[in-house]
Amino acid sequence: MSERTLVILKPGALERGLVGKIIETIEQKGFSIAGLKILKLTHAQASKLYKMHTKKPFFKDLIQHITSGPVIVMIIEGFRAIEEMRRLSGATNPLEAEIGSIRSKYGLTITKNVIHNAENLENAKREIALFFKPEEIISYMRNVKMYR
Ligand code: 3AN
Repeated sequence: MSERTLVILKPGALERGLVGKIIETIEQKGFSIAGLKILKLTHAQASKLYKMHTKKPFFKDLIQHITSGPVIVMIIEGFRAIEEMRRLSGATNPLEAEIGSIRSKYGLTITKNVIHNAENLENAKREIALFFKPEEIISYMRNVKMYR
């Protein structure tokens, strides 16, 4: 089943020059980029994105980091994109992320873990709508061997 998820390359990924490598990993997995933009998130945008974490002790650090520099927001599309992008990214804490995953390779700390992925279908829809208008989303088929 083809799905769309929202992925954000966090400020640390841009600061450390990791954008190309992370996008390469996602492309090589067979996913399509259906939307992409560079943004500097405001506190209001970041608070909306992470609204489920408002009451968490790490909320302040989370907002501080995600607004500390530019981010790349992307819509990633493909078979089971939501679950698979989370697997490809690895556990939240880079120390616990599966070896070979994006966070295990590039994450520095639980806050500076280089990538955000929507958690489920409901959040993917909500987060995509925060950053993209329907006319900014382009679906296309890539001729790659992937489950369909
Ligand atoms: P994930 O990004 O793996 O879905 P969430 O949704 O639980 O993880 O957390 C959102 C973000 O909040 C994480 N990417 C991470 O940067 C931060 N975060 C989560 N748990 C912690 C924690 N215990 N301490 C500090 N930051 C955290």
